[in-house]
Amino acid sequence: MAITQDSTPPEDRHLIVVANRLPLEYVSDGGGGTWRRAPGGLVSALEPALAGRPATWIGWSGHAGDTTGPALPNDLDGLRIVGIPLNPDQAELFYEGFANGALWPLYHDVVVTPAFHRPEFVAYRDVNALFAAKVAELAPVGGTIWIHDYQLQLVPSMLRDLRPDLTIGFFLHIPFPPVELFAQLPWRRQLLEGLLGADLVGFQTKLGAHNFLAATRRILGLDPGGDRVDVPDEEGRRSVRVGAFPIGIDAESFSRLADEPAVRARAEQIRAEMGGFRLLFLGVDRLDYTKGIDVRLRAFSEALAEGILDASEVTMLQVAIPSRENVDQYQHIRDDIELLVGRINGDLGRVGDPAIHYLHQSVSREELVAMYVAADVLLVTPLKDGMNLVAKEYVAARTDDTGAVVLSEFTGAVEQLREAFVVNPYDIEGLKRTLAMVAGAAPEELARRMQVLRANVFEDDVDRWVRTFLATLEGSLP
Ligand code: ADQ
Repeated sequence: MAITQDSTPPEDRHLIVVANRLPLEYVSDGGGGTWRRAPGGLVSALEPALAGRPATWIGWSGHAGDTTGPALPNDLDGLRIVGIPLNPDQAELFYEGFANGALWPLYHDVVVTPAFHRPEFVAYRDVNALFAAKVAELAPVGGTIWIHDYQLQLVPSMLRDLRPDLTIGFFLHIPFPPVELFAQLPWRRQLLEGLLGADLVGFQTKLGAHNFLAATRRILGLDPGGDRVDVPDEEGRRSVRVGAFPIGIDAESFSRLADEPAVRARAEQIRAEMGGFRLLFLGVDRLDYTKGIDVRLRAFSEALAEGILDASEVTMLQVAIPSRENVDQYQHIRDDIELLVGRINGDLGRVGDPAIHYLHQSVSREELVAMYVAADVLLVTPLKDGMNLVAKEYVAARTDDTGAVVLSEFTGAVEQLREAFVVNPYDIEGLKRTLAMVAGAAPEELARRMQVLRANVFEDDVDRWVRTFLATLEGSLP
């Protein structure tokens, strides 16, 4: 692709999105293999907002090594697709190792112990360099680049070194930890300097932005002020903007889907198949130790055993999508959860009537929304979560203002969802009291809360997130 000067207005300018994963995934079916649209995640968040402007998406397919069958498509509904191939060693060391064994637990307040291994950091640096080189090769002069998430924190500075003409934004989808925890990282300077290669560094919450600025002061000796930090460079110094940009969802599309007759009918069917209880509690998560799935199962089962909740009135559905199954800690969490579900059902279930219905599978968007419509109470109890989109999706699906959300105070989402029933997930007794309070709440009280929640989810939607981030990034252009 030729590099040309781009003089079009920002909103029509070509945008390059850089993320660890592509919006396509390779499915090996034993025969030829196929590529299909990847469900969920960043893809569904960004897609509607990107539809209106020319864009390229650079990322990894999630499949290490060679694929058989058709080559990676280079277009997805008008979005240009560029793959970064990784070999199995890179996938293991960079992705499973450094990104998910070191950074993920460290950034989620060390809820499990991070493992720091030097060869994994080397692989992380090398893979980040591959991404930076590909962007540098493809970006038009003066182009806008939006880099996503913890897997690519070195890319902003590597890219700036290669292409100082670019406008570079970075957004972190997960929390940025307090400096006392971040300081444990042997490569803390490299990561901070990596991020400071961007013109704008965005976080889910003000706390994330604050923690990052505090780290630049303590670890790099910089002097941040307000929403900026000045960084020395060859020309003197450069100002990096830092801020909170809470991600939203495509609320309209969840709401529309929830009102479709087929989805309504499926919701009725789910309730009936689960025994027609008065109250259905629901949990939906990636199977991850940060999500506090065990916490809610314990609170729910204790509340049943102690008669705080009436076993003849309530039941629970927990859906957990398989996740990062090659990482040790994720095999342990799966075993722990499944042991717990088995124990609870062994103690409290009856034939044909388990206390907890548990699915370890990915479900379609329609089925997920039918579950949201069917459930009276959504339980979102992460020990730490950058945002949590499930909570927002549930709210968008409650088109008749019924339902309730029990929400951990350690999610980013709590900032927009203050009218939820907010809990400390470490406090099981408090959680049990909240479950009882929700079960006994008057419908008018629930409707009042849900109306406020819905207004917030519709206002702070994904379109606004994309527009605000890009306007802040591109607004600083000459
Ligand atoms: P995640 O940790 O993956 O995202 P979350 O924000 O809840 O967490 O997003 C999960 C997505 O997967 C949701 O869109 C949900 O609908 C979907 N999903 C969940 N269970 C599913 C199932 N069984 N089948 C199909 N789909 C399912 C990271 C951060 C979050 C941050 C997001 C976006 O950890 O804190 O909110 O990125 O920035």
